[in-house]
Amino acid sequence: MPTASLDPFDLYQITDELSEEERMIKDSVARFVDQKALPVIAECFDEGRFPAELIPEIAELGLLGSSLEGYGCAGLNAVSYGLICQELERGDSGLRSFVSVQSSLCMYPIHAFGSDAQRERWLPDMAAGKVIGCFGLTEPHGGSDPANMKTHARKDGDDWIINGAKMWITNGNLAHIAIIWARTDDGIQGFIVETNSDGFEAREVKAKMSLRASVTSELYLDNVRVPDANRLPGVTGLKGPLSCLNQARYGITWGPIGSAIACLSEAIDYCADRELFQRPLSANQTVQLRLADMARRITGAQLMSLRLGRIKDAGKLNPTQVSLAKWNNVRMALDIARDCRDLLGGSGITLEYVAIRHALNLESVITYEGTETIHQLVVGRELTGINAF
Ligand code: TGC
Ligand code: FAD
Repeated sequence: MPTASLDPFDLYQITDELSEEERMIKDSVARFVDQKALPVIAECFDEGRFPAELIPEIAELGLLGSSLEGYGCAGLNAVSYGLICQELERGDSGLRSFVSVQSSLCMYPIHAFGSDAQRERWLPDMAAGKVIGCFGLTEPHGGSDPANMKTHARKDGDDWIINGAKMWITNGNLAHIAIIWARTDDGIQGFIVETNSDGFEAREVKAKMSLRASVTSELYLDNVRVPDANRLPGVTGLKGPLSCLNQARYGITWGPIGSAIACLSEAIDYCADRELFQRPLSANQTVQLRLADMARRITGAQLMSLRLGRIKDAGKLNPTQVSLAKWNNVRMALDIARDCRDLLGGSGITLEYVAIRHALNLESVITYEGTETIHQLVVGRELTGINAF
């Protein structure tokens, strides 16, 4: 029987399942988060500011479009991308969001559905962090049902004229280009819209209580003229944006594991130091039970995401599998963050500790990229064969 103590955040030795390269990537992102992000992130959250000054180093580390081949991208496997998301979100969901949107929602569609000219034009600069993208799918009248899209594009000679509005768009006011999904006479199509085009306006959403260290915007398109050369030629229909969401949702299954680990780690330390009724808080059975339950749920989520990553790397990923893990892992992290907040008592409501920041961030994570209910209904449809949306 081995007697060496376990790593409380890796109870099933997931690290042993990682390749040398995967471990190195995880460690290098962890170092970046510890040294560069954590010292500034609570202040950024407080000020409602995305730490854009970190973009060059994020790019330098190869985290933008990391799983794409060519065009200055690192060509990493899916597990490595997941580990990147986990470590970034251990810092803050806003950091992971920035990388998810740039990589999975903007670079991926250009890589998968773009022309050679579009790939050459945009991907190297996006990998270098010189061009930032945003992804416009959700509209003000209801994001869960993107098939009911109102934004439309009308052909005008060699150009398209786009009209409509998009809501809750991450990176909107940072972006140089927006991937805009619009209805056309031939079905839904994607367009690369330069944000300095006449008629394009991004307005930042203020007074957010969640994802405060991230830019969220409304986009308005008023007769924006876009050349046909900026239309993504490789896809028509809702499967275009939904394929991008598969990539991003996969990363989101890993991210909240990082948030949960950050919260549990803090709670273990706090409960060890805090003395009440002449004993440390962690000497109470109910406190141990709560901490143990968090570790149980984190371990389950880790196994799920690792298995999902290996399935993805084998090219066998089914979107329902992603829905199951997005639902499970975000719920896991949100419950843990809220419970850790409570274990910290009054201290838990301040930004001096990480729990409230993660808990508030996860309120967005459980809503975006498909709400918890949407993912439950995807799994329900798989089990019953009945579409209940
Ligand atoms: P349905 O109308 O049946 O299907 C339409 C077409 O799409 C195909 N498809 C998929 N393709 C790839 N991946 C998937 N996951 C796909 N799901 C469906 C489908 O085969 C069909 O193709 P075709 O060729 O037959 O036309 O649509 P559905 O009933 O399957 O989907 C309904 C539902 C509710 C699941 C879907 O509309 C949905 O997922 N709604 C949620 C919308 C959502 O997640 N929006 C996210 C916006 S982006 C965002 O939140 C970014 S936050 C990023 C950050 O800051 O980190
Ligand atoms: P709704 O679709 O109106 O849903 C409201 C409620 O109804 C939810 O609880 C939902 O689960 C429930 N519901 C919906 N349909 C059903 C049903 N059939 N049965 C039972 N319950 C149902 N979008 C982008 O396109 N790009 C981005 O970059 C982006 N970034 C975001 C960043 C943040 C911080 C946030 C909060 C959102 C972002 N979104 C983005 C939008 C996000 O994807 C949507 O908020 C999400 O898809 C839900 O849409 P909605 O907000 O319109 O809610």
